[in-house]
Amino acid sequence: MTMKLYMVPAAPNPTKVMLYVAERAASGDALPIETVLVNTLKGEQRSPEHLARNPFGTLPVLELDDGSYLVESLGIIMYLEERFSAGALLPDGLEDRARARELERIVEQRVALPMSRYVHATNSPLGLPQDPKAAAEIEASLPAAMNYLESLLADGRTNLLGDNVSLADCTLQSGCQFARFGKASLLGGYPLLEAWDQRYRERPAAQKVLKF
Ligand SMILES: N[C@@H](CCC(=O)N[C@@H](CS)C(=O)NCC(=O)O)C(=O)O
Repeated sequence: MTMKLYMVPAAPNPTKVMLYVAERAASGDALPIETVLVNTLKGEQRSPEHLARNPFGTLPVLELDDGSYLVESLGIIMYLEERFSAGALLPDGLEDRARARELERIVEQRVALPMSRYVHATNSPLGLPQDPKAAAEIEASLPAAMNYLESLLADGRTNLLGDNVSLADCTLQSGCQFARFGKASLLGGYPLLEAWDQRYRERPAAQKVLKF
């Protein structure tokens, strides 16, 4: 059975899942998922049809084989990790898995989500009003996590967790793409993160998914 991933390109949370699926495909695990566009620029996420899938009116949504839905990006990824576990993206070993999940949460909560809020506060593709105060607060809060990620990369590793790609890379790139889409330069002053960004965008999985 083919599952359906309701998504919109460039939006961070759908992109995170699409990068994950594309990374799995690039490593030989073609997951049985087809994508279905829900155009947020046209407000389709608030249509009765989409609200019936997800009462919160957000994307991504994964429709499972039995017609039920998962409506949280990380919940979707963890479902796919556990259902198609051979070759999954999380490392083996309790502590290593815990660290991989922790790093993904740090990236999401302290970098990708603030980047997305920054774009909505400065140049929202959904047409939200500008909010210079929120933008300034986000700019002031970002360096703590950006410096932390920069310190991880200082040992010469290819990706955030090490040489293998991990969920944290998918999450960070989903935020970075949205920042590019919203013309926000938030990586300036972080040379190792800028280099990671360039490298990650050259990955075959990234090239299939990223639009900006
Ligand atoms: N916590 C949810 C957040 C989902 C979310 O906010 N998605 C955004 C796109 S990145 C969305 O659908 N925005 C449209 C809207 O809120 O109207 C997840 O991780 O899936």
